[in-house]
Amino acid sequence: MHRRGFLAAGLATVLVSRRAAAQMKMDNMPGMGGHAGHDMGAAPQGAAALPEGEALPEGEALRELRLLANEANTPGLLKAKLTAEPAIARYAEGIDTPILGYNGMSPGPLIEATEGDRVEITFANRIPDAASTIHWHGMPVPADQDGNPMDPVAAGSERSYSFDLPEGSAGPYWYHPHPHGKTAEQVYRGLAGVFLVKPKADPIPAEYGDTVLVFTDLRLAADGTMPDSTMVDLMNGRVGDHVLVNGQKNPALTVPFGTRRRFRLYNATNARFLRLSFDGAPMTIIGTDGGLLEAPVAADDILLSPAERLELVVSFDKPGPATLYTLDYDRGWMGAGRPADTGLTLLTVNVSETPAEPVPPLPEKLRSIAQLDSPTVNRRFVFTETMTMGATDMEMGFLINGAAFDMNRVDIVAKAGEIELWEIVNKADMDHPLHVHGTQFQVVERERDGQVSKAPYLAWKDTVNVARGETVRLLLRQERPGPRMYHCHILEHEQLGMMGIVDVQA
Ligand SMILES: [Cu+2]
Repeated sequence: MHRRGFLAAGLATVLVSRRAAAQMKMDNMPGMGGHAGHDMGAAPQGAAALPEGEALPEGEALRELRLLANEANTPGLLKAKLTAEPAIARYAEGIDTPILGYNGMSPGPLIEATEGDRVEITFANRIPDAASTIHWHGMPVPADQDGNPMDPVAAGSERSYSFDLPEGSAGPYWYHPHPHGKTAEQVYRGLAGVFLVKPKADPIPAEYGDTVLVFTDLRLAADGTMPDSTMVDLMNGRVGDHVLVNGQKNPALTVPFGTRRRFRLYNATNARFLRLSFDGAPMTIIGTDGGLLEAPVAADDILLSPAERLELVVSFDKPGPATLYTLDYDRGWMGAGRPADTGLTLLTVNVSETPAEPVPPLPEKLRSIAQLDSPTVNRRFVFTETMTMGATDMEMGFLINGAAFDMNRVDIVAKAGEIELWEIVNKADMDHPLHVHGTQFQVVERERDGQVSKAPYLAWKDTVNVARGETVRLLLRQERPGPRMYHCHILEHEQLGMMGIVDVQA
């Protein structure tokens, strides 16, 4: 069948290949609700929902993430334990949802360290029958501490992750599992947490506070369990029915008018693109994945693709509600069931009549970023999606330079310390956010239909959305030797092959 014909036909009519079917056989998780069957059909988004009359509560006070306790008494050392384990969450009154949590929580505990610190975290995998890892997303850690798929931690076992946080590495990082073939499921079932590295001296006024907002995506069946993924989920990436902020639906925050608040926004969803704006409160971007910008940049709206982060300062200058809501963004969708994701209210800030104490202005200069320049290596990566209909089945592939991920194949050999220009060409029908492990990079420009646009500001990033039909050019330097992953951060696409390995040599 021709590709377009396949798309027009919709998913309900296609047969599933043995390979795709194998990918869908996510293990039943003992104690996790015991889903017996696997829905191979095209269940539309929202088909699985809470019973009538049941809804997730909205408007509760925004919860702060619980801090991971530091067991060390030595300054400059963070020593702690993280356990991935089955837990029960209560998203709606009277309904228990089996989840996976870090230390029983989803999102996991907030990890806070300061640049220059040493980190030693013991990880215990108590997920029944599944390997896991902890990947320290965006953080400058050695390859053998990065929680790559090559270093699985078997069910029931432990390992220690240890690394030093270099000076200048302050930024809004996060942590999540990265086991081969299991990342998508472990993340949508609840495993993700925030790792903030703070600078020794912060140019952002302390009066602005520091509020972390982690977005996750929840789908609940009528019995309160999280349904397994369908074909639609695997192809598009799993999008849930509820976007949660710190585990809550549309929570509320009350502030005096005149408040300036620092927010750190995290897209920890598997596959949801969040184009956001604050209704009634101007936003200023102050930082990206790898920390602060050189100078603040005003923004009307922002796009946060899966795994991206942004730091904002928001000014609440008039009394009344100010809402953080989603705008339309078409990231490309295959088949039926594109979720209605425009106009969702994610957070409500109630600005009171009481004026705030005057606060210092945002500095004009936040820090210096050394611009990467003069690459000695040029590389090109082409993203494609393949759908091949055979006589009896269909093969799906999410490919980089025509190849699906192979753990035993090194795709690129690089040299530590060398600056490389990466050109990422998206010839597919969906956007694919590229994440590179081990370093931060600088986006140079984007090209579409021969039109080139320069990056709006110099910034450190570890994840960049490559829109369909677009080419993104970025500069990157790996400084630590060892194998590193690069992949699409729609986690289902990573699982279905859109990942490669760069071996960085000393
Ligand atoms: Cu993708």
